[in-house]
Amino acid sequence: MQYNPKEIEKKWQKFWIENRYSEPEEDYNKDKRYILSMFPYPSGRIHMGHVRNYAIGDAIARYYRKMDKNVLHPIGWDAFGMPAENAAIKMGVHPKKWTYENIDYMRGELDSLGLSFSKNREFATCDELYTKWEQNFIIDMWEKGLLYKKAAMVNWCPHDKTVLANEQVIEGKCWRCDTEVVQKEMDQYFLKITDYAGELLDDLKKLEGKWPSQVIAMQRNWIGRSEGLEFDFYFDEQSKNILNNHFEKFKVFTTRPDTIYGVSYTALAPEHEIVKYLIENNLLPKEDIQKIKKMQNTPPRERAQAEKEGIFLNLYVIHPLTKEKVPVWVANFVLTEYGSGAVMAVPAHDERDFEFAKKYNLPIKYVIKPKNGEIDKTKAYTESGILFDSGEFSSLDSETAKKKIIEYFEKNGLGRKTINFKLKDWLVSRQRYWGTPIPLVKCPKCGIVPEKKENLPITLPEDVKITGEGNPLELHPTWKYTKCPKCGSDAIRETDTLDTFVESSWYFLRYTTPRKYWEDYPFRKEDVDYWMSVDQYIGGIEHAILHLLYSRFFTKVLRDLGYIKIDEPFERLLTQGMVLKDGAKMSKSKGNVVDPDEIIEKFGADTARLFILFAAPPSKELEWNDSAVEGAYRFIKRFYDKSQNVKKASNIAKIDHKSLKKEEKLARKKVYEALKKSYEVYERSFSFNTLIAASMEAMNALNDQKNEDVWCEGYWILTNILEPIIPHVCWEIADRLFDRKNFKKIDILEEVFEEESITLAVTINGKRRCEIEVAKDASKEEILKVAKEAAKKWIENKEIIKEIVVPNRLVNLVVKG
Ligand code: ANZ
Ligand code: ZN
Repeated sequence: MQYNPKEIEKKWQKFWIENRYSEPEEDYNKDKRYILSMFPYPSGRIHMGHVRNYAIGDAIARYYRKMDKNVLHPIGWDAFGMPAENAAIKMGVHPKKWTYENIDYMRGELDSLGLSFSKNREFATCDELYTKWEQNFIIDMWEKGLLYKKAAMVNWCPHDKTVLANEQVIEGKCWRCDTEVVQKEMDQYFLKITDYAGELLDDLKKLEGKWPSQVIAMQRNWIGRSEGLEFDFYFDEQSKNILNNHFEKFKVFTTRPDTIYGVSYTALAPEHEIVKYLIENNLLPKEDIQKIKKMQNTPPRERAQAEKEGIFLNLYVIHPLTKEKVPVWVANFVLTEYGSGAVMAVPAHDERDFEFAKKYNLPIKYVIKPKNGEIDKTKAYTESGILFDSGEFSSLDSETAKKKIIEYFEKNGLGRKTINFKLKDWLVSRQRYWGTPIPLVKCPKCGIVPEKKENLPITLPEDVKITGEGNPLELHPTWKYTKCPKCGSDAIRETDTLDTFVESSWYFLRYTTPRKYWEDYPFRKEDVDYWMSVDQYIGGIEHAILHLLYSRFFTKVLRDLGYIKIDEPFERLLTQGMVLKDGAKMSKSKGNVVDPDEIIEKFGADTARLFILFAAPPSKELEWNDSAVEGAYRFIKRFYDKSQNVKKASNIAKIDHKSLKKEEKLARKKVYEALKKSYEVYERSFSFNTLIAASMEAMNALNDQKNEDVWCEGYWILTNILEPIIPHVCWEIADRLFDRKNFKKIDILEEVFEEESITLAVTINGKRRCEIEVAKDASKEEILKVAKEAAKKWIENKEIIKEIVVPNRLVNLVVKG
């Protein structure tokens, strides 16, 4: 029989579907494993990154099925988003048609890889039944105040005519089309993720050791907790007059209260209300207003990196401790959305403040010095140290001083200890067509009113013109006109749709419930309670921050809304590395893309899977290598060919290990080593590459001996070990030579690892002379007898005056004469 992957693979793929191999059982008494690879965006075709992601997940899922767990291993489609709309703009195809056609094509590609996904739980996030429940949650969140509307400066992409989330602005440009982003004030919807900032941060502790530490660190930075002091600066009388007594103070936030005696100026964000007031009332020279407007138009992130710019506002405040007059500036590096949008500046101890002070010739006053050594006055000293020139706090160390100064402020009613987070609320509204409509109605009498839940889903109109300009829902002739769900007046539907990250924040919950309930439930309690959390989540590092953070947030919100009980959605996380070719990420523009379909066509799915799991550990980058693909094919072929020599043996013979020849024992040992490794690899380390290497070694050792029982046992175990990686060929071998239903846990036989003899060095007067082999349980007398015999020529005619046996290591004989 020739190895014919095409034939074998079709046959088993059909078998798996017909026998519901990949479907989870509804028996909730069974131990479960929920294995999830991040669902794909239906862009048109699968790429090698998908192959890697799904080959890893599939191997883990198949392994646990073999271990007799109830396995949920689903797939779906992250199907809303801009590319579908862009395709509509470019080629005139409807986003819905484009999306579902892509899904059909890509489903076929995934099928051809033999991935054991549950067919019965597949869905696309643009399915109306999914929209129905997402809108249900959005209404819950609106009613709880977790979704709210506010006017906000937003990132506006003039090309896509849409608002972008901060994360979608890369170096001041649109993440999709690279157009320069501008700032614009608009009404937007936000989800109050900041309400959960503390819990999102604290719960990272629960994930330690189970998520990559790098991902945990990235989440921690993104949430960005800072502890410090918040206090007010009061204007002096003259400044109050200039401000027409409209303001008497402003608030600042500092993480370094210990540096407060070094304050030499204060700075406001360009969007600060005091700055706005000065501009609106023409209290600043024209050129200054121009400069400030320019600052406002630069996106916050870019501003933080740009050269420091500022303008003196001709105002002064009083230092709360020294009572000195301190000038007030507006500065581009002060962000409006962080803290209070104003800072106390300490150029001596902060780099940004230092740079700014140098540029504008502002005083630099050092108040902290290192414990040992001198201050270098050519730069800011940003470390902690000992205070000086700081009134009653002088000579305290920074940590103590921080505490004492905060205490002083609190006692005197001047300020308070505060915790600030970098994390901002999640802007979820998009002025786009291909997304989930926000289920709210704008009524002239009642304001914003949620749609009645029984009217959900609010679906998209299909007859739309998508030109790339404006929001097609807004421009549709009839869609937005409705009645107020509360008072029945003529009202207007919200025409914004949701950020697609909302769909991917709860899709893993939807899979837990069988399709027959999807109409009536987003997911059922008993299903989520049994299946959640996801035991192993697998996906790209590019999702380290947003998708994972939003999913964690949604999980906590749905818990608080009473839908689920868990706190964290993903128990363990594996972030897979990128697939490269010629050292670069595969991309159309570089022309270095390898199409998975071609590899499958030429070598079969098993080869593609084996190569991708063998070429590198999953979390590392993987370099494409044509000859290694051929190597993978040759290994499978050889495995298949050699296995044909196994005599039909549904019952593996009992082997008397002790009676075996040396090479037979070695072959068994290699096989069981691979088996032992497989448990560790599939359950913990996921270093499939080392498991495959161990299996190859075992196969070679098997082929180097002739005992049929050993051969048979060895091939059976290897077939079992490799099934999660190269399933088609393994099922074929198992079906032909063994009893297929026997894919199951195989116990490790410890006896094959037992060394029966040990090797000891023999030294004479401390000098190493030879080695002996003795039985493992040999007595001291026996060992000495063998040693003296072996060392005969060095001890002949000499008197032995001392005999030392160091167990498991050596025999030393001391002789005289
Ligand atoms: C005075 C000071 C002295 C500061 C010093 C630092 C060092 P993190 O740690 O990231 O929370 N800050 C506060 N609000 C700001 C805003 N809206 N835009 C820009 N900067 C702002 O940063 C907290 C520090 O960042 C605060 O502590 C403040 O500067 C600045 F030697 O106050 B600091
Ligand atoms: Zn109304």
